[in-house]
Amino acid sequence: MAKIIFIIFISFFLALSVRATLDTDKDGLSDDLEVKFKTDINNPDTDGDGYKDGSEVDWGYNPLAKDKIKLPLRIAINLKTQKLFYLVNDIELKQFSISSGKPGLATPQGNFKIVNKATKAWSKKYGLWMPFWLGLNHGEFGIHELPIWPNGYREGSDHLGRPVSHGCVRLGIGPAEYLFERLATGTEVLIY
Ligand SMILES: [Ca+2]
Ligand SMILES: [Ca+2]
Ligand SMILES: [Ca+2]
Repeated sequence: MAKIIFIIFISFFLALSVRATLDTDKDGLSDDLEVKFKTDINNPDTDGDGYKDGSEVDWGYNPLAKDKIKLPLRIAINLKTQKLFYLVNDIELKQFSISSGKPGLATPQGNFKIVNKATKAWSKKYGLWMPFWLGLNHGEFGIHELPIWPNGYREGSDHLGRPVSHGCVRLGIGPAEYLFERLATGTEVLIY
């Protein structure tokens, strides 16, 4: 009996996880997310504007409007779990592993805005390059890709998931560029 209950239990969770990754119309947006964005799970281009639902949402455009209407984009960063969330219309679209400030140099918590951007910023204080820089709080700290020292040494991605930075929020190779391309100055960033 216990075994049967266990199997039912496991099947239930498997069904849930399959649904989360299932993309019936193959438009790059999972069925689960289509329900949240109110798009059609059987139509790859719900508003018929030539752009797939998945691509519109990914770039922050309203998939239900033919006009190029932007949806609100926000970033939330959980220091405890070392995760960054990319929110489109307050729906979690992506999450990435980060490395925030180490004890003594902890990343500040609160509501911030992206105040400046640079494809490659130089930290005078620490003598390192910070690719895909998104400056917060007057540019005093920011979000950026794993830093590179002048001799070419790159911080290891094994540090992601652990707070080892000087106060910035470090992202892996890929996620930093992904966010840099999508987020404009003025974007809200909540750190908690
Ligand atoms: Ca889909
Ligand atoms: Ca669709
Ligand atoms: Ca569309």
